[in-house]
Amino acid sequence: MSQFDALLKKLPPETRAVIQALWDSVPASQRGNLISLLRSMPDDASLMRLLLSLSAQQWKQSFGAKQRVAIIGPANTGKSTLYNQLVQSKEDKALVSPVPGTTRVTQQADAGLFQVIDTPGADAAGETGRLERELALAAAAGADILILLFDAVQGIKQAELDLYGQVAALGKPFVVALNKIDLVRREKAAVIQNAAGTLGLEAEQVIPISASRGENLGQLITAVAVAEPALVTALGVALPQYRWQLAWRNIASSASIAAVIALTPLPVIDFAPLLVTQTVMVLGIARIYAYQITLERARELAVTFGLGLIGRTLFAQLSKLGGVPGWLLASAIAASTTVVMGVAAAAWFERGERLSRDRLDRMTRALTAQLLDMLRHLGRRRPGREALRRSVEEALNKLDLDEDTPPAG
Ligand SMILES: Nc1nc2c(ncn2[C@@H]2O[C@H](COP(=O)(O)OP(=O)(O)O)[C@@H](O)[C@H]2O)c(=O)[nH]1
Ligand SMILES: [Mg+2]
Repeated sequence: MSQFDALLKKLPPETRAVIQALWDSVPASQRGNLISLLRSMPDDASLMRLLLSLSAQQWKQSFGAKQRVAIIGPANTGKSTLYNQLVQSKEDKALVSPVPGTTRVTQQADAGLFQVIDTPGADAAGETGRLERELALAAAAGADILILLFDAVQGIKQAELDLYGQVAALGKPFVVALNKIDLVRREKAAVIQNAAGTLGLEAEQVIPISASRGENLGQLITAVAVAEPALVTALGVALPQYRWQLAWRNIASSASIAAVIALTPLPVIDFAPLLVTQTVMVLGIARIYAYQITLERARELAVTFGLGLIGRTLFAQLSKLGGVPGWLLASAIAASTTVVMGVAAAAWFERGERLSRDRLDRMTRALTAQLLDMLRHLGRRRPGREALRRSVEEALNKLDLDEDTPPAG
C-alpha cells in the first residue's frame, strides 16, 4: 500500500470514496506535496497554529473564501478545547468547562488556513438538547469539512452512533477523532480499536488526540486537509517558510549561547567548545527538515562547513585593527559563525545545496560587522553572561535576514 493510500485510509468509508475521486483528478506533483506534508506536520498545537497561519496567505492569494471546518460531537468531548487550539486570536477563544452545555451557540473564528466552527454538544436530552442538536447539525450542514469528536473515556454508545449516522448522512467530508486520549494511556490501542469497531470503522480511521495537551493535532489537520487538495497545496507552499522560521529560532538561540561561550576564559576565540552547541543546532535543524541524521553525522557536517577557520581568520584580522574590545569581537564572531552554520545547514537539508566557502566567508564578515554595530550599546565592559545572551538574541531577531527561507545560493 502506498503512503498515499495509507493516508486516505484514515478517512471514514463514506468520505473516502468521494475524496478518492477528488484525488484521482489531482496531478502527481500535488500528491507528492501531501506525502511530504505527512512527514513534517507539527504535532504541537502552537507550531500547528504557526503553520496554519503561514499557509493562510497562500490560500487567500489563490482561492478566496476560506473553507469552513466544523467541530461536531456530544457535550463535553472537548470541542471548545480543540477549537481554542486552532483559533489564531485570543479574543476568539471559547469558554471551556467540565459542565456539559457550556457552549450554547455555534461560533466561528479564523484558524488561519480555514475558518473553524465550534458547536454546542449534539447529544443533550430535553428541549434545550434538541435545540442545541439542531444548531450543531445546522452548523455542520453549512460547513465544508467536519471533525466529529468523541471522548475516549465515554466511548461510543447509542447516542454517539446515532450522531455518526446523522453526520455521515450529510454527505460532507468528515474525519473522526477520539479526544482525551491522554486519559487512557495504557489501554490506548484497545480503546481506539473498541471505538472504531463500534462505529464500523478501522482503527486507523479514528484519530486519537489530546485537545487539552495539543497532542497529535498534526495528524488530525492532515486528515482534514486531505478532504480538499487545495488545502494541501496551501500547506505545502507554507512548509518551507514554516521550517525556516523554526530553524531561525533555533539558530538565534544557539548563536546567542555561542556568544556567551566565547566570553570565557579569555577573549581568544576557541572553536572547540562552540562545536558542541553548533552540532546540537545542526541536529535540531535536521529534525525540522524531517532529515534523519545521527549526532555523529551532525558533528561531521558542522566541521565540514569550515566555519572555525573562517572565524579564526576573521578574529585575527579584526583584532589587529583594534578599537573593539576582545570579548566583544570573540562573541560577535562566535555568534556569526554559528548563524552562518545554521543557514548553511538549512540550505543543505532543504534543498541539498552546498553553500560555497566564499559565500560563507562573506556572510560571516557581513554579519559580524552588523552584530558589532548592534552590540555597541553594551560599552567596553564585559556584561554578565545572561545580559550578553539576551542582547545577542535580540540583535539577531532584529536582523533583516531573509525572513522567509534560507537564502538561496
Ligand atoms: N484530559 C483531557 N481533558 C480534556 C481534553 N480536552 C478537553 N478536556 C476537558 O473536558 C472538559 C470539556 O471540554 P470542552 O472543550 O468544554 O468540551 P465541549 O463541551 O465539547 O466544548 C473540560 O473540562 C476540558 O478541560 C483532553 O484532551 N484531555
Ligand atoms: Mg463547548
